[in-house]
Amino acid sequence: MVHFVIVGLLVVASTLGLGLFLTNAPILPLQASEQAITVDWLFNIHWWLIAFFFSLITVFILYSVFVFRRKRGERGDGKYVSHNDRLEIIWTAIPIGIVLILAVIGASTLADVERRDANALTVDVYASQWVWRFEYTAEVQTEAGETILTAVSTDTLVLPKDRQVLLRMRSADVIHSFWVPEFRIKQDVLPGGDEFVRELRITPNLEGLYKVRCAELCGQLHYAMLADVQVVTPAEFDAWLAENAGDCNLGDEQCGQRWATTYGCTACHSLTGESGVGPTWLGLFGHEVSLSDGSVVTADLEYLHTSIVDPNAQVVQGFQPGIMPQDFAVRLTEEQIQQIIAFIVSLQ
Ligand code: HEC
Ligand SMILES: [Cu+2]
Repeated sequence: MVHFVIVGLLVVASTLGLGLFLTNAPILPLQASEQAITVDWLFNIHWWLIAFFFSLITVFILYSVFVFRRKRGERGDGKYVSHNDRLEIIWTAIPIGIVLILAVIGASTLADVERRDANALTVDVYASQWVWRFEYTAEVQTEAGETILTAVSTDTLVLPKDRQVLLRMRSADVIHSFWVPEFRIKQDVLPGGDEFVRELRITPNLEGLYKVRCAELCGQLHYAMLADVQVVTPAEFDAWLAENAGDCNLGDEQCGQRWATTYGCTACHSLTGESGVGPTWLGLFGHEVSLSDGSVVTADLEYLHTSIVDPNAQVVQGFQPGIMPQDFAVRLTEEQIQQIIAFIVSLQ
């Protein structure tokens, strides 16, 4: 009996020492998101279980080895025990119980990590060999005081503190994986288009600079597939968004396509040949256009430019003047207009 008390005390002491050491050792990186708190909590439960079972087994073995060793003058053969049903049932039932409890805890932790916040900020993430690109669509105030919808494209992921961000991720080539160790959670990014968009929700709760690391071996420069992550205050985030709205570095055609979507052009102009509220853009450039005053002009670069900044100057036959917004000359920069034109030119 006294042996059990001693072993019990040793196991408790060892569990406490080991558990406190493991859960406090600086093993994990900084904890910078709400999901990280949840994940680390689960991690610590496992550390404690590991500490307990490690202690239980090693204390039993070491105690037996030292205390029950063959002493000088003793005979070498002990009592033969073939098996013990009760013990076997106990050491089967207890681990089953533990595994079931862990499954429940794990499922509820996963639900917690994936919890949706209706107010989440959406960021589109584009991965390709070997760069990350982040796109925000946001409402910003112009100098004129009106609110416009605009897009920001950047290679730095800027996030407001304490607000959930929904990352909608896609890959242009092979499988990549979005991972910021300080946020703990990780998600593979798949090629294959809209069907394969993968989502990840993160609520950063600590301002600072972190790095996205690709966590899927994706080719020669996989190791260099990094991007900066900057967690800032909500006010700083709004200022950053307003400052960068209108920036695009994807090449003229692609930027033009983006402006055509974010400024609503494609709501009236189809890219596929059918007329909508306005004429289609497919095959427009370089072809002849009949105007409502009976004249025929060739849709060259100058014509496209005039059509955007002063739509009523030359109205296309079969369409009404005044339907197309008249204020693109002030809402768009000259660079954006040129990019949209480049996009229209590409639609042949
Ligand atoms: C509310 C609908 C509407 C929106 C939004 C709109 N347009 Fe138009 N657009 C028209 C209509 C209607 C016409 C034909 C009448 C005219 O020429 O003014 C037209 C004509 C044009 C033409 C000449 C087309 C041709 O076949 O000769 C161009 C180029 C054009 N729009 C570009 C744009 C761009 C660029 C944007 C976005 C920045 C835009 N439009 C947004 C309705 C729209
Ligand atoms: Cu990668």
